[in-house]
Amino acid sequence: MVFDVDGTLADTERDGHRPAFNDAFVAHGLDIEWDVDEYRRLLKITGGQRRIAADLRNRGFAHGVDALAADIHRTKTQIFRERILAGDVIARPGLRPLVASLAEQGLEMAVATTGTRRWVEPLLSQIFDGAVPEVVVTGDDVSRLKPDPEVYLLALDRLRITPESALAVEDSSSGLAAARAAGIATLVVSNFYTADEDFAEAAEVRTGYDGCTPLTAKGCRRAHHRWWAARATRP
Ligand code: XBP
Ligand code: MG
Repeated sequence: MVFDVDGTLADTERDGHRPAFNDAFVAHGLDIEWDVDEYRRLLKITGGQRRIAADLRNRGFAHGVDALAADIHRTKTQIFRERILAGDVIARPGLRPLVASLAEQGLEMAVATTGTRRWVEPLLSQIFDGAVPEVVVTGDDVSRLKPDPEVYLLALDRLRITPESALAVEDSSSGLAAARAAGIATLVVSNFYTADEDFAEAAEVRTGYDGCTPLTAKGCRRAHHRWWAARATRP
C-alpha cells in the first residue's frame, strides 16, 4: 500500500498549506494572499516551491524569481512544520482504522509524496503512531514531481516489488496520473478540492475512508484484484 500524503492521509491543502503559504508571503513583505478558489487553480502546479515561482512570474516578477521562491518556501515549510508539531493537522476520518487493519493483515505500507521531508516526517510520526513506514519517498528525493511517476518508481524500487504487487492511494488527478504511469492500480479517496477531477483511470473512487462502508484491508485487496482481473480479460 503506497499512500500519498497531501489530501490523502490528511486534508492538508485548504486550511493547512494555503494559510502557511499566505503567512510566508507576509513574512517576506509581499502583498500576496491565495484565496480558496485561487488555490484550487494553483494546486495544478505540484510542489510548493514551483507553485510559488509560477505565481510570482504570473504577477510580473521577473528577476531572481527562483531564489525568492526558494526563500519563501523555506519559511512556509518552517511555519507548516511548527503547525504539525503543535497538532494542528490530523489524519482524515477513518484512516487510522484502515492503517490498523492493513497492519493486522501484514500488508506493507509506504509513502510517496511531492511534499517536503521536513514537514512530512513529523506528520507521519503522528499519523502512524510511531510505526512510520520504512519506505518514505518525498519531493526532496526526486527531480521530477507528480504527475511524473518518479516518486512511485522510487518507492517500488525501495520496496523491492513490481507495480502489480502494489496499490496506491491518492486524492488527486495528478497523483493518480503519477501512480498509473508507474503501472500501479490506484484507489482514489477524493476531497474538497479534488471531488470533480477526472478519475476514470482509478481502480475505485471514494469520497472518504469512513461512512457506511468503511475502507478496510479486505476492501483494498478487492479493489486491487478487480483492477488486475479486468485488465487480464481485455483484448
Ligand atoms: C501535494 C503538493 C504539495 C503541497 C505543498 O501533491 O503539491 O506541494 O501542496 O507541499 P501530492 P510543499 O499530494 O500529489 O503529493 O510545500 O512541501 O511542496
Ligand atoms: Mg495528494
